[in-house]
Amino acid sequence: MTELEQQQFDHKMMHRALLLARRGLMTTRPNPAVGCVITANNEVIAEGWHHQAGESHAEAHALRIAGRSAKGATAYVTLEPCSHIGRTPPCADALIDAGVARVVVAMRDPNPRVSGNGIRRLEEVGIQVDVGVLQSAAERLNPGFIARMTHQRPWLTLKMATSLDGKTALSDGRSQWITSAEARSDVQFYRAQADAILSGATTVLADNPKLTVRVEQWPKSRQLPEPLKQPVRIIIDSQHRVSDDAKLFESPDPVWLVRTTPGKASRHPHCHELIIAADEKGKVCLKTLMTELANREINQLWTECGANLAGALIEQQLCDRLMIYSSGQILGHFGRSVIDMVEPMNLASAPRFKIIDRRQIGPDQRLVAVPHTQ
Ligand code: AOF
Ligand code: ZN
Repeated sequence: MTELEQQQFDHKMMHRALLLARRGLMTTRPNPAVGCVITANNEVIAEGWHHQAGESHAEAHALRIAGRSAKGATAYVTLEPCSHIGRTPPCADALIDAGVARVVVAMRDPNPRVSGNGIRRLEEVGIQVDVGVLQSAAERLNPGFIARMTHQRPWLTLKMATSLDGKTALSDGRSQWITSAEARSDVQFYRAQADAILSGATTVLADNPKLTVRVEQWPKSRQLPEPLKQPVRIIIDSQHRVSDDAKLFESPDPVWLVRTTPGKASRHPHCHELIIAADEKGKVCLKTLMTELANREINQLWTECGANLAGALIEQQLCDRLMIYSSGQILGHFGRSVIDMVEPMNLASAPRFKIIDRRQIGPDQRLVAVPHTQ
């Protein structure tokens, strides 16, 4: 192979490993989704991906299939092979023991327990290691894991449903349902990718939502994850307004009520209180909450909330992605705005996002936007 052919082959194999990794996107948390392809004489001899935390890593799956043919082979891995003894033994050692000659890595592991150590370990025994093949695609696969490991906070998406003129409800608060069944079904797919769903007591009192991933609403075009893991429901409830009768508690999955002071114990065993320090306004300090959620291994946080919490998240620059489902309705001047925040001093100082995707979902439009960085 010429150098160019080798490069193209490496890209193709890493692309394949990334597709394998995607299979674990909704099931590996709090671990990252990782894929691995093993080739010998430029042919694929084995592949694997990480299914669930606590179970084998991607490399272990692939090495088991490759068996003795792994000797002298090349392994393509979407994340640096681990070097620590965690829930499973180190993958770097497994690759060394199998006699692999070359390891191609898409990105370093941001986990400080590993970062660079896995690569060093392989290089120390003379294995050729090439890092950075399809790196940005690999990074896009696990934004939550990367945010938690490097910034000690989850990767937060703020989801909003609005009318065509950016309103979320009539002046009396009536809002169900602005967007279509197709849009609500699309939301299920994103809820399932999140470790947790964040909302506020105002929303719980107004809409009495369950905030679960619902199989009956799962989009027909998407494969249902196996197993389907329900995200933790996290409700900011500083004033102790969420009652034990809320529909949230109908499903047996955990609910965390975030408060600044302890309240009376819930009768639901799956309801837990999270006490977070108050900010200068006496409200739950959102930055402290994010650190605490990272400590509790929350990678991706999906937020469906009212205008106040949405405004606070925007003002405090805690949104990594906005997903806006917009319907064709017009609610007019008296309708409630989807984001409640202090008016910017001028247009130049208004929070700014960059729209990176726009598509039709049934009769609605879905916009995806990320913080605008100069
Ligand atoms: C790999 N291959 O497929 C994955 C890796 O608790 P453990 O033993 O499952 O280790 C989890 C850590 O291992 C996780 O935080 C991340 O650093 C790495 N994930 N590494 O070599 C894999 N999923
Ligand atoms: Zn590993």
